[in-house]
Amino acid sequence: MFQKILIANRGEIALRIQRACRELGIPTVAVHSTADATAMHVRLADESVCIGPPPTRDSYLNVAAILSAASITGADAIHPGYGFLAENAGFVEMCEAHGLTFIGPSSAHIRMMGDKIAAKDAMGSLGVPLVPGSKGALPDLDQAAKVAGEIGYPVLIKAAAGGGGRGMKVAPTADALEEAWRVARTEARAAFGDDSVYMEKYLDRPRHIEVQVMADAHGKVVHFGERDCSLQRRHQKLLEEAGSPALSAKERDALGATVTAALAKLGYRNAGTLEFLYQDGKFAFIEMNTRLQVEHPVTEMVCGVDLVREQIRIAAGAKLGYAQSDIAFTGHAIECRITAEDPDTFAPTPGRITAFHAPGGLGVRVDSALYTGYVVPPYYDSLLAKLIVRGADRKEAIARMKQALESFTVAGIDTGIPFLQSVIDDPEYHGGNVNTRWLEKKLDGYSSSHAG
Ligand code: MV4
Repeated sequence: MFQKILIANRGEIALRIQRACRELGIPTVAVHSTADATAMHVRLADESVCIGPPPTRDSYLNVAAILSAASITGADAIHPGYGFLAENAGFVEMCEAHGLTFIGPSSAHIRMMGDKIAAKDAMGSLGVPLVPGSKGALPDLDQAAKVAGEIGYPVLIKAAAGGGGRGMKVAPTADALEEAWRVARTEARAAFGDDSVYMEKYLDRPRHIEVQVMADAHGKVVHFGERDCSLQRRHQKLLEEAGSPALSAKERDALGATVTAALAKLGYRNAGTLEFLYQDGKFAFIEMNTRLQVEHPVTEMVCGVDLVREQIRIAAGAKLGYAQSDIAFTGHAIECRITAEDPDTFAPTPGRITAFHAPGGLGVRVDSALYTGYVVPPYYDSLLAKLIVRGADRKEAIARMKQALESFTVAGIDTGIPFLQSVIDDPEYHGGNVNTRWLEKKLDGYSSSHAG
């Protein structure tokens, strides 16, 4: 097992990883920017190292400073959390060159999944269902028109280096193709320095369903079921559930079996998430995330596993301690992301927290680095807390989330809680029949009702 783990992150996820380390008896090193000197992840770590000024490129993305911090503290492994360096294949190689274990997949798998075309190609050839579309990158507009003619409009042009919704353009009809092609390529080049694009049939009302997997270094792969992340605004998730209200146990088992077989053949290692679009009873793989995700707690709540503990054990060479048949799904879990954002405009609201009280009780979990007197800095993402609840079924989980949101107290700054409450109270949400376009539609109504 590791002697000491450096956690290359901040906020709630740094605390989450510290807890798992502590339970395993492993000391932790926190790294922080000057803006985070009094942050909770620094206060609770066994040791801490300041790695630079507030801008992320000078601190949390500063590879030389992070590797130096590991070296001077004697850490032998690095957990990247999510965001920052979590999916940076070059960083993984630098860790290995310095004798440090990166707690995550191999650099080769991170690089493969970072190229969305390579990811689809690999998964498609391993029997995972895909959205109809181009085979590989599109060389020119003529080829784009040919593929669009075959699969039928509307089509979507996506950047190979994109993901998470960046660099996508819809062409509803053939007339719009040339414009979409040009804009997508220009945006992809500007954003990623790579103008390779591919095409998919555009699905107009998909659900976003993702499958959590874990693979050890001995060829064993298990899945922990799915999360439904259909409620997003501008590609930011607001609320996630496990399991999906749209899926039967039979569909879950079948999808899980397909996915784990594919990853075993690929030789994948550590945690991963496969993203699918689900429409008209069919799944289509779109992307794979090679990291622990923000919303991993809903999976932990229904499976009763500690995913971070498993990541650490596997990175140290341990075998998965159970078979697929040992993993049971019990009850239903929901996560709300509580952000330092105006509930109407979603503008960031950094500032001093004058009072903080987290809800508690049976089936309630709060992952947060907040404390009374904490000043939310303006430099980083706006996530203040994740409120996660579990109930015997979805109805009970919704009732529990409703009361937990009511008693969640954050004073001094505005938060997104009022908007989350309006979602939890929405009869359409209760029905569970929502898709990735539902939230933005609701938001139009919500903002205008407040504008009077
Ligand atoms: C799509 C799609 C419709 N058809 N692909 C957006 C994020 C990226 N991971 C993939 N995305 C989409 N890909 C096809 N062929 C619609 C989206 C999409 C979306 C997907 C998941 C969750 C929210 C979304 C919001 C808008 C668009």
